[in-house]
Amino acid sequence: MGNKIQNIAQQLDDAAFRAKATHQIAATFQINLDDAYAIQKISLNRRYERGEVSTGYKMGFTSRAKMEQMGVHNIIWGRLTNKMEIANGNTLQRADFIHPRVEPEIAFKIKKTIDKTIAFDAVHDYIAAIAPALEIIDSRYENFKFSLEDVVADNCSSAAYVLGDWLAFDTNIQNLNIEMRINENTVQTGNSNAILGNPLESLVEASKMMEKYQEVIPEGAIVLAGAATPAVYINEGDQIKAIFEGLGELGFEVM
Ligand code: OOG
Ligand code: MG
Repeated sequence: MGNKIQNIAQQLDDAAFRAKATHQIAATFQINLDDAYAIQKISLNRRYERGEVSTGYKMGFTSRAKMEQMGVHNIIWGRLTNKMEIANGNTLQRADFIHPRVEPEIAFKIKKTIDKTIAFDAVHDYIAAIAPALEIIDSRYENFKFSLEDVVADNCSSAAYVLGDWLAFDTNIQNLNIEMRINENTVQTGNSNAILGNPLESLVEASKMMEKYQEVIPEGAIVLAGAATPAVYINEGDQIKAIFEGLGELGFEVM
């Protein structure tokens, strides 16, 4: 099993590095969720060996919209690195991705180490700042199709992210309208409460995951709460913009 896990981690990291789709794991080899998180960790170690630095975590399938779009109904978590960050207003290189999609999210900057479950009432003690965000996901699997174990092993499709301006830790993020535009056309609309009824709940879920998997979100790290709407494919030449009621706007272009 050990060897197999190493090989799958390499297969997925190579697919990401070369921007070339690979076949699903679960179709040919039985892995459980613990194996999938082990694969995720090993594949990220390969990125760290290439010089990438961890910047935080992302939560996935925290909204019904996303669960239904992808057919996976469990909350998942993945890892972010500095190489994935695209400055607001900058450019994403289409050639570095397989079949990228974009989705609107909310980001937390962490104020205090999270390594065990935090109570909802204490959540603000752990937040230094809040920002509107866009996540670019790019499944390494052919046709963007996967099982729960597949997507976790593939670092939950993490590929890139864009952050808007940071706002005060206590900025209201509940019940805010969100609109995503591509080339001035509205492609998705949603509400921040689509994320677990309140995006702050996503940080509580993240804390439970940290306790369960013995991981640590350090001070200064970023946590993405999960998308509020289904994701949309992006293409060369696209201008992507997201408008968050009360939080501001952000965007990027695809070249
Ligand atoms: C998996 C990642 C899910 C989210 O925000 O729900 C995710 C995928 O949809 O490919 O990032
Ligand atoms: Mg996401």
